[in-house]
Amino acid sequence: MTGTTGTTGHEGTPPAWPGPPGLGGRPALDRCLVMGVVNVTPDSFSDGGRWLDPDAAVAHGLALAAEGADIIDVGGESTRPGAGRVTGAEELRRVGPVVTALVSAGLTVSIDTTRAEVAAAALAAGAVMVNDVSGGLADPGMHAVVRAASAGYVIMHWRGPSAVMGDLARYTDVVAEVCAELAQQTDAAVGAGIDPARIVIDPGIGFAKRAGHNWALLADLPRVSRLNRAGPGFPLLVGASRKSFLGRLLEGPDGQPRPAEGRDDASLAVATLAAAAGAWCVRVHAAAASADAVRVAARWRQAAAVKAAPGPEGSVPADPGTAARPGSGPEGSVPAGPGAAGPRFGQEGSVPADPATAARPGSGPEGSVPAGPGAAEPRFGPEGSVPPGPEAAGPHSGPEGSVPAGTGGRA
Ligand code: PMM
Repeated sequence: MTGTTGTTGHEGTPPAWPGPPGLGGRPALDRCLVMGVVNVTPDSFSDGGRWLDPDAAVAHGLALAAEGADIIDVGGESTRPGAGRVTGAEELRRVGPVVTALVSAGLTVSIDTTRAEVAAAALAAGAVMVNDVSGGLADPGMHAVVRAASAGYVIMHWRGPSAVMGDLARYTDVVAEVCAELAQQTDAAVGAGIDPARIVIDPGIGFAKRAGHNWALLADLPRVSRLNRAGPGFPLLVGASRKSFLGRLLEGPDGQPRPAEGRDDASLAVATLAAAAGAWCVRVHAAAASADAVRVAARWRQAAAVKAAPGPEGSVPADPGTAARPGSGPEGSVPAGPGAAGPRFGQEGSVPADPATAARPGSGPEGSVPAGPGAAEPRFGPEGSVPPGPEAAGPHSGPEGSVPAGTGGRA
């Protein structure tokens, strides 16, 4: 399997939680991870029904890993807008054999569930991470399960179940509100005894968000990672793959959104930009291109870190691949420690990005963004610096930024 260095077990030990860099757990890669999606559901918005058969789901998980996915995320309940719930027993029936088979094959598996009983069963079967799109709000038993297993825990921003989330997409300042609500969710998890080093946060792209909300969050990832507070914050997972705000961005001349199966290139673009901005992981349906893209992003960040390092202006180290991190191995190898490729969101010791520094002198001619449509777009510096928040350009500006009233559903 490619792309799993550092995330699968050593010498027969079971795969362990692929801990965020510098935050405990195992040494992590010096690049953004790729999480491949296996929806064992009849009704997910992008691939519903394709992997409902357990053998097909297992084969798909293996294929994603072979393409370079570091983590395989197995889910048995659709979260598409308006979706109803299935029973816990049905969810377990769907995911149980798939998790067991993928773990047996040596893959690093996360379980995408909001139910404590499903999480517990998957962890007992060898999953190492719980991806809870409710971030602990749907099932009061979830925290205890995660704590007892010392599992990784993805806490996603969530305002309510899929059936009603379209009505909950109301914000005055989406980034500030998502940060505040995520902070409550993470505080509750830590208060319940979950090791903060096991926590990853996720802005919940498309969950109780309209298109403009999604873009505002994506444009402000470092602030989301810090939860709008001082300090290093948490590693960030971004799940934008095939979501309908991309379909809307790419709508045809007839005004119809591009269907989900035509959104992979745009999904790749978001994954690449998120990785370049310092995300810990991108959650994707098609892994191969993202597996390459996160390596490009890591190398880009590494070169930017070299450029930003003190030294004669414009000096180019003999080998930028090693000069930025003494002791590092060949390109793509797992670094000896955190921070090798420059700060990543939530990384211990990382310097929180100051939006004011986005246009700081010294970014140099190469770093400057030319005038034109991209002039006001984020500049992905080594500290994950970004331009002033979305409010600077007016809330939800632009065609994608306009928030349609009452369309409901995940954008
Ligand atoms: N999106 C979906 C499902 N699970 N988990 C996390 N952490 N973040 C997401 O954005 C997310 C998720 C919905 O997409 P899907 O139906 O294609 O899995």
